[in-house]
Amino acid sequence: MARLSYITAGESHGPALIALVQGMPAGVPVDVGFINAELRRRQGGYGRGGRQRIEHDEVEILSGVRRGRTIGSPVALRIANRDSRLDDLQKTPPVHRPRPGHADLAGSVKWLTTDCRETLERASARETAARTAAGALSRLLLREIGVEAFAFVRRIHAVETAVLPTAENWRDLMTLRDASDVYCPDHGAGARMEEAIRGAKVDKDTVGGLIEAHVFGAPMGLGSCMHWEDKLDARLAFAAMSIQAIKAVEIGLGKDVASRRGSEVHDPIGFDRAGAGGPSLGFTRPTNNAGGTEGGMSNGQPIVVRAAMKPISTLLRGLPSVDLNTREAQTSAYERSDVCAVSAASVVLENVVAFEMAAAALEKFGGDSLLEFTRNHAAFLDAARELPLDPPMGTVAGA
Ligand code: EPS
Repeated sequence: MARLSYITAGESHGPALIALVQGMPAGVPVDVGFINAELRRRQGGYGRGGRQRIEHDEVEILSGVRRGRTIGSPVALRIANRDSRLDDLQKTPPVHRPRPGHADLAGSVKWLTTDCRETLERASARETAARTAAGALSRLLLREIGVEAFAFVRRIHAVETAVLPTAENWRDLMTLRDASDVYCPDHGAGARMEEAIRGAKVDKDTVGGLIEAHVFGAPMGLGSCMHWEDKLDARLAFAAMSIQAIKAVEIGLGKDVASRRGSEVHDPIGFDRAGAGGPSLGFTRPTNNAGGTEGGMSNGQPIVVRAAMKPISTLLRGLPSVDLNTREAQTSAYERSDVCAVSAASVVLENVVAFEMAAAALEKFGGDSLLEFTRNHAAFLDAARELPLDPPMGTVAGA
């Protein structure tokens, strides 16, 4: 069976964005309302530009689903662009003054053109609508084994929240996040984040920030230490880093591990029979500095992925650049854009992280159908729980 994967297609001002997802097992109930809610969330967030007032992103499912359930064939997802004008030379004129920080310069040279438009149309973060749709679809599978993803804005420019999501409080935090214009579950910090965005707008500048995704309910053993490409943390980092404008990704404590001693980093292991029914199988970790992965595998603790987003590279006041036709100094071009898209990026992160978790779960539990997948998941947990509780611990069940 094909590994769960997707490709996207579509330009920012082309007719539509497409995600083609392969490897979904048959029988997964497809909640289109959930996918559309994620798409609408991605369109929001304080600091977004005028485009989001034009678009009303909604998914159209073209294949792979019958009577509300997947049938095992590739699922084609289409999101129409209302602002479709790619072939209109007046409405999408050539761009000759590359924006520092955007794909404009490297892409124009790469594809041997002085018109940055051809690169920027595809490099645009509009493509993340397709990625969000694919991720939201994968969450409908994860839901079936009790795995849920939650992301929020940790920081915008200099304003950071200290909020700490846990398996117990994340649903309450989600309610707070959804009531916040910047998708931050901390009201006070959220208000100051909005101020930072307003200040940047006044200065015709832009701001970035930190986004953080947590995945709850993932069983132990997703991913593998056997082969570098199968390492779960590496795959999560790849997915996060590939989101437009992301410049750094951390798992758990992230870069802070470098300045601490081992005794201050590694999460002690304990055991409490009361938790044996859950994803941790009863193993307790008073801290989660590892961010839910050890040895490239999920360890039963919440998965924590943090990403740093640079400020949007389209500044109303422009930046020093050159005209690609004349090579003379010029101010970079202005295209309608956002002052801050960190909130939107948190929705993208939530969904791309979930997609990697779904792919890893399918590799572990396999199955062409949802029934096999959920049964294999339950059977694995049963087998893990049956490992002898008395020494010798670590003996394979039944051996
Ligand atoms: C985006 C749509 C784009 C931009 C933004 C993200 O729409 P338009 O270019 O028509 O205004 O607002 O893209 C960028 C920030 C970028 O650098 O390309 C969206 O739907 O997310």
